[in-house]
Amino acid sequence: MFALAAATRYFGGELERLTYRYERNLAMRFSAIWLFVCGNLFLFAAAGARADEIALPSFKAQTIDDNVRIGYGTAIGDVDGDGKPDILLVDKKQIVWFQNPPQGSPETSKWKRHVIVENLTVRDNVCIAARDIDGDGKVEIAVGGQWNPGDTYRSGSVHYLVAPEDRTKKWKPIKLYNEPVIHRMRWQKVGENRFLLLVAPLHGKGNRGGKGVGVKLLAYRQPADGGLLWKRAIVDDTLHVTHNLDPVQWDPGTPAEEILYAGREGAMLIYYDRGEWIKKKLPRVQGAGEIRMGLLSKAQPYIVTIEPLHGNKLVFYKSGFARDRAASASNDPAAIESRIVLDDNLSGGHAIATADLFGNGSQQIVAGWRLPNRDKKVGIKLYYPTNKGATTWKSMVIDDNGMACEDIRIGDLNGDGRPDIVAAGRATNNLKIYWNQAPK
Ligand SMILES: [Ca+2]
Ligand SMILES: [Ca+2]
Ligand SMILES: [Ca+2]
Repeated sequence: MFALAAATRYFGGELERLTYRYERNLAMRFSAIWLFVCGNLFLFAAAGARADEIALPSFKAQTIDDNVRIGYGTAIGDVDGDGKPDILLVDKKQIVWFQNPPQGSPETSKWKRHVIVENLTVRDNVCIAARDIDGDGKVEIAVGGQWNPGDTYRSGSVHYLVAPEDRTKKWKPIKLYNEPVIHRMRWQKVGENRFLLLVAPLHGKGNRGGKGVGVKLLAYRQPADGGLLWKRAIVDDTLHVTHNLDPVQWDPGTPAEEILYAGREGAMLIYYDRGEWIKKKLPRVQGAGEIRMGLLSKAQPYIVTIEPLHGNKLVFYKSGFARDRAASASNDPAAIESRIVLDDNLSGGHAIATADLFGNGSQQIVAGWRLPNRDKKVGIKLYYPTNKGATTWKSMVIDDNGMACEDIRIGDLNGDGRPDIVAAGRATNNLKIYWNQAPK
């Protein structure tokens, strides 16, 4: 009744009179039916009001670098060990880090740019892994270069970077073995103080058009003496074009992180168990370029993808796995309960991150794309469920046509307890922080 009245006021006189007659006649002749309709309208209005009551935070953009050449990838981690997270960027010819300002507000002070390495290979750099793997509070860094997706024989490189005493100076690269077309890398925690470097090529060796041998996803283990002889293991070689992976604590019942791994042929969940890799195909997940884990609650995980590879769709998969119970035949970690397309108006969709940006105990989704969409815009949007079961969703714009997004990371960069968003743009040549202004 309230919703109807509000609508008639909005649309003006003629409709108002018609509605009045409709209301009076029906109310007199079919009072029982009318009461039923009113009840439903009331419920509808109440549900709508609840959804609208979600207090949306605003995000204040700060450009950290407006001279990025490609901005292939970014990472957040403490480089200098002062306790403040810094931003790392893999650009075309340089790998750099931006120092969280030692003094003053990080939202207004300059983030000083330091070159880690430059001209590492003849071709472009493409990926980075930065994480504190030895527990001293400072990140260890590996990078991939010699990027040439057209050469599936000789392209690609993998380097571990040795930190100088003064981490604002140049780092020393150590070249490790590589498969061709190295494309993504991340550190995976496999036990207490034990990490592996996961390295994923885009294509299998010598392949053309995605046909041929499988892509070798490798895990590298740094020798205990810090020497050059890194051992390697094949994690997977069954997919033929892969694009991203996410090492995550999918199953808290195991000390090691699991891996979400996506490619043109679908996606899988990979468990690590005492040097063995156990792979489970994720049913219903279609060919994807990006994949990330999120949490609706601590017990309820989800997966979010961009489909197809470099595609237009952001897709949410509600998991059927209960993280607060042990994995079993009836609590299958790879079970997918539902699939919802959250958006089909990305173009060149290339980045996803999840975090509790609202501070409501549930993780929302941030996604970015790098080519003009149907509205001729690039940008970043934030997606959030409007009900408890996450069956309905809404979105808000984070960056309206100012970020041709290659990569997104989320971390609390000013230590106020609210996660902030970092994005790197290719055609827009920029690196930005979006400061989370949610109420504390
Ligand atoms: Ca720092
Ligand atoms: Ca460290
Ligand atoms: Ca913050």
